Amino acid sequence: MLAFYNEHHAQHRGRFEIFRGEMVPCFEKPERADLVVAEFARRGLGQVVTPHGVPLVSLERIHTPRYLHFLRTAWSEWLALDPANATKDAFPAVWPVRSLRDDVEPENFCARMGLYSMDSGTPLTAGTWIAAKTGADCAVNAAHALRLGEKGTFALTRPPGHHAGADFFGGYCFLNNAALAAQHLLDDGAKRVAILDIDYHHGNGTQSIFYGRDDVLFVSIHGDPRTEFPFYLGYADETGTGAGLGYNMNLPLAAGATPAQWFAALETACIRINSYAPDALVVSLGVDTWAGDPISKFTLQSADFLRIGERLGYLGLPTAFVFEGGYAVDEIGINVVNVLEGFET
Ligand code: SP5
Ligand code: ZN
Repeated sequence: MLAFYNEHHAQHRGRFEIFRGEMVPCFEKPERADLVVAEFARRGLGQVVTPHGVPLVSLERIHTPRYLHFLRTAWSEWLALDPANATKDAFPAVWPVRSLRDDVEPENFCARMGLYSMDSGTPLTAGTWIAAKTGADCAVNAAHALRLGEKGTFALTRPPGHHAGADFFGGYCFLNNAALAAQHLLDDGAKRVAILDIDYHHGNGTQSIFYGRDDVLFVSIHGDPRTEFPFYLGYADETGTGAGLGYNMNLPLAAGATPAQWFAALETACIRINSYAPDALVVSLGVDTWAGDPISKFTLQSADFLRIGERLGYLGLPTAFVFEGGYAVDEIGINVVNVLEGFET
């Protein structure tokens, strides 16, 4: 398996995130990717390759030009507010909720931070743009390699992507790597692409990007949004709209769900993906479903990740794995690489 990795990910290094009125150390940290790349190499699963940079027009297939412009310039605008901001991360503090206008882009930087974000848990730092951009490069390269005949590829990216929408960041995500990979496959000749999202959290960004389309099937297994982040999307009755009706499948499971319940949902997901008969599969691979994850509440064991990979391999589809969440840093390499190894066997 080919893994695409770019060391610039480490330039995105949030100091803190805001959680229940406190500044707590970021769960989404550079060590996550470092440990996965080390374990991938240790097990000799394949080559680790630096991706080619993709042009901004590739990103504009998924994200709006003004959102991309905002992300590229955000750090310099943050510094322009006050040079002392260089030692602080930027957070949104005001949002255009119902009755406030979200159809005009404010000039004020703080107002734009709110317009283009969904939560206060996602610090924007000096290296965020370069890390997110080179992460998106990994995802598009991983998709492209499938078109060149690879059977399975891995985009070893961070920050993650599946909470990011066409024009907003949040949930530790800035650019939607899985959506960019799927769109690249379509632009390069695929007729239908399925995205399977197995991160603990619902991939609200990915769902919203493809909600009205039938050329991308989105299937997600995640913690029930009645109690779990991102709360405002991910219910089972969200099945798509217009041409996309029937091409969105949410399989929420209660916090505390057992491995047996989780694998039953995986079976449902695989049956739907099979019936869609896609040309390729993109997997949003979060391992925050592991029993020891510090912010999530499923109970998968490390050996279960091998079984996940085996089941996905049995679909027989060219598959690009895109790294998403997983915060139990000590086990993260083992769990991620178990999925990839299971897929290869
Ligand atoms: C990609 C991804 O997995 N994003 C997840 C974003 C979750 N953000 C909300 C985090 C809530 C933190 N809860 C801390 C509990 C500490 N005991
Ligand atoms: Zn997650």
